[in-house]
Amino acid sequence: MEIIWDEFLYPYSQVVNELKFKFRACRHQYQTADQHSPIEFVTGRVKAVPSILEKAQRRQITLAEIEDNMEDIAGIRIVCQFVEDIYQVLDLIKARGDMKVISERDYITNRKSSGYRSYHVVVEYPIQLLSGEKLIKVEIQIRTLAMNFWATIEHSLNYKYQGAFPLEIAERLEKAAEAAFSLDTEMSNIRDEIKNAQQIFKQRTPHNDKD
Ligand code: 0O2
Repeated sequence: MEIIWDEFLYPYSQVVNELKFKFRACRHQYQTADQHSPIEFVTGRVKAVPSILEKAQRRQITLAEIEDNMEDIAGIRIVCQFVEDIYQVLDLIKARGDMKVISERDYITNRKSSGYRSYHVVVEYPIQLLSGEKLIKVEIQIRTLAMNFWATIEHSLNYKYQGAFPLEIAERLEKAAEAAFSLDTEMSNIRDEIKNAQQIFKQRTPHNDKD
């Protein structure tokens, strides 16, 4: 089977664009209501073709099975200030009528052995095509700024070492993951104070709406 990748991936990029827009709109609504936004920023991507092929091979999925079996071709990342915000975003997603949660993975309570923390939800989201409605699976990763910092650094190191980190680097990364989590815990402890300070700060400075 041959896949015409541009055609195959088009619905996924449509979903990524729609969902980025919708979650950014949520942030905007919190801001205009002068409330703390559990969403700090939103990014999205369509998985690169080499990455899709590598994963299909690793999981022994044929090209014909990719659509049904690969859940992260469309990916949205929601980054939050506080760990508590992650669960608020999760509630927000579950309450929405335009998407349905089909699975959840809590890598915050159960961090990966690498040190990775994040909350993953897979949702089904309908898009309208000329051929009719199509349900697309999207992986939404919800994490704090600190978790995102760690994952971004680790991900780029992964390119260099292809996952086979020298022991010393793996240990340092694990320690760094714990330090990031301690930072999250400390920030949670003074959350009310921070939120209060941010309200005052916001009233004195013009809005700087992030994409
Ligand atoms: P990309 O395209 O580079 O973003 P698998 O992909 O088989 O390993 P699975 O079960 O499909 O895993 O999904 P999982 O583990 O729930 O999520 C995979 C995605 O989570 C990864 O995408 C990363 O974005 C993130 N992730 C998971 N584990 C780690 C980790 O140890 N470190 C970092 N930095 N990120 C992680 P990809 O595969 O990188 O795809």
